[in-house]
Amino acid sequence: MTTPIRTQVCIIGAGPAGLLLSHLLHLNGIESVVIEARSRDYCEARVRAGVLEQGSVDILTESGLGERLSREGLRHTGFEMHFRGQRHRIALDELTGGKAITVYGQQEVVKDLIARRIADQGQVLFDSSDVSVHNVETDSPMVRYQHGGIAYELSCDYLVGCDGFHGICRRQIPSSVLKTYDRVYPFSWLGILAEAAPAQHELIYAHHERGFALFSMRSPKITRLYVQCANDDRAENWSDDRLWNELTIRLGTKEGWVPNIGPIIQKGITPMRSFVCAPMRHGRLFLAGDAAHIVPPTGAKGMNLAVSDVIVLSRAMEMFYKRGNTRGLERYNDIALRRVWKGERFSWHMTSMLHTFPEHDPFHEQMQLAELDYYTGSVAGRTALAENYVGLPIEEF
Ligand code: RFL
Ligand code: PHB
Repeated sequence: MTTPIRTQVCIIGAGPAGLLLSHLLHLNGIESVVIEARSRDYCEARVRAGVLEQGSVDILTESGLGERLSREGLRHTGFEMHFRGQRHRIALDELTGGKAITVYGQQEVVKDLIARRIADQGQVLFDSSDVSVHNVETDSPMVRYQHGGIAYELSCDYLVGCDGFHGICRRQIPSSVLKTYDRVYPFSWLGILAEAAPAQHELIYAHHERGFALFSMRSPKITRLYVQCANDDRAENWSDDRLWNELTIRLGTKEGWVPNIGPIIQKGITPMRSFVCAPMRHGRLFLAGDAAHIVPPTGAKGMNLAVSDVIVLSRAMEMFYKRGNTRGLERYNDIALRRVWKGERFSWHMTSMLHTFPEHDPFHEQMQLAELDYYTGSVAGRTALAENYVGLPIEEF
């Protein structure tokens, strides 16, 4: 037996995209249900992105989620690029009229969103199973799922796929309509969390002949570090000694700066991929976040693109539910995709400029160094990096 229920907007996936959308809709008096396959603990423990653009911080703050973020988030007014053993600073605030980024782990954003949705009596159905999506090409889309041993049939006005790259929603778009753009890079990142005070306040993106390395942090006591590794590499191949040695060589400067060393509390490999699907809307189904696009993490754009998709979609839904105006919903695909492609371009560019590629010859290597020289050595170059890094504006309808 199935229990039929109804809501205005059904959201699949309780990652940053689905949770933030549900929260913003609630603030506009629009009801939603979030269906999530995993447990609350699992969603809150996933260690992923760490950098929030200025616009992401602004929307979280304006929507009442800024309390812990303003206390614990680390505001950065610049970042560094290291190459040839020298440091080059990109002064984000000076180059963008006062904007900055904030280091605050994705799982902290997710914890804050879940706590707030629950405090607002929002429906976030963790541990749902057998989730399937139906009738998206009609006026009455519907989701079937099991929750707490009961089978439900949830009908809604609109369905939003916030179910990540491996979700089920993108597959609802017929192959005759769906176009995908894909690039898999010939390297991955091995990321670690270390119990060591960050040896400096700002992030470092390092280009080195032995491969890329990134210095970041999570708190005044925890350093987050990444090294470029092979796609078929495994975390077990990297002893702590090997990791610290490689990080010290790749990140270190001629004047003697090196990261602080400490016990490693987490290790994991992240593959690198660029992926976009179009359209991001089909009938009454909308896609947002990783369900529609993936970026390599070099530009720190993954979570931020999920946030900007959701800002556009929540504004479109507000226009529809408050004024009966469907223009925003009709423009969602164009507006979201244009910004997504700019985020894809920046992430691809940072990835191409900073990593070593197996197929590269000495000519390519000199091109990379010349690019790094140009982007760090001229105000125009630094401004281009800075305005993309803090986040490009979101277009109005
Ligand atoms: P999420 O966070 O993947 O959330 C999707 C949610 O949907 C659920 N789900 C389903 N629920 C019900 N039924 C189904 N059939 C379902 N299928 C899936 C999942 O359980 C999950 O809870 O997508 P969202 O919200 O779009 O957020 C996007 C961000 O998570 C993502 O862009 C970033 O984390 C990407 N990313 C990184 N970005 C950075 O900027 N810097 C990083 O260092 C960084 N590291 C990472 C990352 C992504 C990773 N993934 C996806 C493997 C490291 C990893 C490992
Ligand atoms: C992180 O802190 O995890 C991080 C920072 C910047 C990136 C990617 C990841 O570009």
